[in-house]
Amino acid sequence: MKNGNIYRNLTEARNGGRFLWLIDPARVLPEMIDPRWEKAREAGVDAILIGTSTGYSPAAEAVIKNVRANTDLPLILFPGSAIQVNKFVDAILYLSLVSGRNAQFLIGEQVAGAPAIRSFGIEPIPTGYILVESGAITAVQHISQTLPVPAGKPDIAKYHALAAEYLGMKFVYLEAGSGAPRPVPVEMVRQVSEYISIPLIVGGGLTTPEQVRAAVKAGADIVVVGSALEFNPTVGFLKEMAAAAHPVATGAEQSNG
Ligand code: 1GP
Repeated sequence: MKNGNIYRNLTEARNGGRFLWLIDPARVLPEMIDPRWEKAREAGVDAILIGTSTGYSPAAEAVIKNVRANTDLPLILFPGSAIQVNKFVDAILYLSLVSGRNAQFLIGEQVAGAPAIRSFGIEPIPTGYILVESGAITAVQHISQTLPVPAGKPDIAKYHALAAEYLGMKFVYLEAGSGAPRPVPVEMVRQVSEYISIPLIVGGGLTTPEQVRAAVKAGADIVVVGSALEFNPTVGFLKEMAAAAHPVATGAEQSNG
C-alpha cells in the first residue's frame, strides 16, 4: 500500500480505537516465526509497528520479512534512527521528538532518512513524538538525551501537541517509553485529545486491557502495545488487549460507560 493509504486506513471513522502491536526486532530471533503473526488480523490487530529505540538491529530485516510473510496487516516502521529505514515496510512513522530540544531527533535523523524513504516508495506519516515522564529513565529518554514532559503537567503536553499540529504533522504520539512503569496519565490523554484536531497515538507501559480501555475512553485514537505482548505471548491475551481498544467492533463491550 502506498501514497497515503496506510494513514487513511488507520484514521477512517469507526467506533473505538485502533490497536497496534509493536514488535521490537532486537528481541526476536531472525529464524523465529511467531504463531500469533498469522492470527493477528483475526485477533483484532489493526497494524504492526516494527522498531527499536536502541540503534540498528542486524536481525531487523529478517524479522520484518518473516512478519510480512505471515500476515497481510500493514507493516509500519517505528524507527529510533535513520539507519533503521528499510524497504520491506508499507509506511514509516516519520517521528520528530518535539518534546525534546535535541536537533538530532527533531530534524537530523529525518534528513538522513528522507532519501531512502523516497527511493523505497514507502509512506511517511509525519508524527509529533512527545515523551512523557513515567517513573523511570526509559531507553528513548536515554538515547535521545531529552527531558520528558512531567506526568502532572498536561498543559505542557497540550502545547507541544498543538505545535506539532500547526507544523503540519498528521499524528501526535504520547509516549511513556517501552516498558514504562506508568503509562501516560489518562487525564493527560483526555486533555491533549480534546485540545488538538489530529489523531492521537498513546503507548508505553500499557500492560492490561483496563489500561488500554481507559486510554481509548480518554480519547486515544490509536494505542500501541509491545512489552506486555512479549511477557504474555498468547493469542488469547492479544485478543483481549485488541478488544479493549475497540470494544464496539468486537462486541466485547457495547458501551463505554
Ligand atoms: C514504546 O509505545 C511503545 O515505544 C510501546 O511500549 O513496550 O511498554 O508496550 P510498551
